[in-house]
Amino acid sequence: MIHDEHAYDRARVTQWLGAGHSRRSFLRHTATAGLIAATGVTAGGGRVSAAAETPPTIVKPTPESLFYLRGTNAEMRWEAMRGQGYTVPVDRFFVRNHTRTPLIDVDGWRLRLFGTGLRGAPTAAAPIEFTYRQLRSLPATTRLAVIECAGNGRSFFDTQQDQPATGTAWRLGAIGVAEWRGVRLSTVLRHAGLTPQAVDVMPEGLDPDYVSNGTNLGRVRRPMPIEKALHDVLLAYEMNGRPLPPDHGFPVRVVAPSWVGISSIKWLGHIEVSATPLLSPWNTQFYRLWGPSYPEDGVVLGRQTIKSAFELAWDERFALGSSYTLHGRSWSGHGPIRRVEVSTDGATWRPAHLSGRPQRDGWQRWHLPWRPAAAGPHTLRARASDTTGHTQPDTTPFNTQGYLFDAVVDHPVTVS
Ligand SMILES: Nc1nc2c(c(=O)[nH]1)N[C@H]1C(S)=C(S)[C@@H](COP(=O)(O)O)O[C@H]1N2
Ligand SMILES: [Mo]
Repeated sequence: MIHDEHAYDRARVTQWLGAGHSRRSFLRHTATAGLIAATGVTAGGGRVSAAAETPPTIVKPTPESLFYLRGTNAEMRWEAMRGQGYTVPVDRFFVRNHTRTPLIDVDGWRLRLFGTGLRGAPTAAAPIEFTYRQLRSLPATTRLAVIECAGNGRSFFDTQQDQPATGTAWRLGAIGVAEWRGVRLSTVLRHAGLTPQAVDVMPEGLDPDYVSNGTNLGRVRRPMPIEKALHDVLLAYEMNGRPLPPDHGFPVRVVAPSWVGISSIKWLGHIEVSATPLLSPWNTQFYRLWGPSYPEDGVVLGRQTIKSAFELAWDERFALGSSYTLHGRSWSGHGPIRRVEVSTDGATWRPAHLSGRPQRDGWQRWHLPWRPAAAGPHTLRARASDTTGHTQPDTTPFNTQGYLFDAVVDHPVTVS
């Protein structure tokens, strides 16, 4: 069990520095690694030419009734959850793609494991391989888990705190809960010959290389500590009882419960298992907290934070004097939700009714009645507390990439 991801990262940086690198070189490592990866990847093929016609980056339909389209990504509209069950149906589950959804032929697909943390230290050129059929024949497990982008809620740094951050300007819809079925990562690692020396596990996707500001950073990949990998991580091949859809990682994706979405690598192709700490731009440059309230080398992201959302459209309309039931959901990467309070008048808070039992790996549904008594614009607010002592604050300390916004969100509605 990981109790302190920050301490883990400290240890990782210390190990890296102990290997003869300066702190400055750690901070610069990303760019260098990216260039090396880029050279390797493009050496044979030269420049990647633009496709004659640009295929859509997302395969499934993304109607405006269900999604906000944001570049290569699609954000779920929260009003699309009204009247839905506990999980998010695939037709409205958000999609976060660094580039595009690849279409993978499952017959030719292999999961390839290599690295110094496996017995005999197999290399990337001669890895341990699993076919899809072999993975499916290993003991399976089914579980709920949240997938949430670390940048979910990012736009509110700008609109509520006047501190714009870089990255996709999500509201609150970069989250979904699904039932995932697959094989435990620990099972696969043991079959592949995991050694006690392994410290890091780095899954890598088969989608195209990610190019950022003209630098090819290679394939989407991010290391996680072995403790997390062995604790509760799944290699999933089903989502809500059906084979994974292409946009969500077919044929196999990582599901890392309660951790930032980037840990749940889609279109899994390779896993490096290492006896020394691993680095990628996704743990040295992206998905760290940088800013005035954080240390110089930033804080690596692990667990998600606490949030709440109403199952309402942005700027939803209500009729004066009519009776409504407001529905919403709250969730936290730290533990189950214990209490939710709602404010409809900008001053007082009322407890919401929680439905069902607290869920560790999902969200908490809630509702409460509202009878709007005055015409005009209103702000609805929901504030959740979890069982580990986290309550949504009024503001979130700024970080330059706008991760982990946890403050109470002002949801505008109009009564007429
Ligand atoms: N290979 C690969 N895996 C990936 C990504 C990606 O672009 N490529 N995006 C990550 C991010 S940032 C998030 S938030 C989740 C989103 O999962 P979803 O698209 O199934 O909702 O996938 C993660 N896994
Ligand atoms: Mo993300």
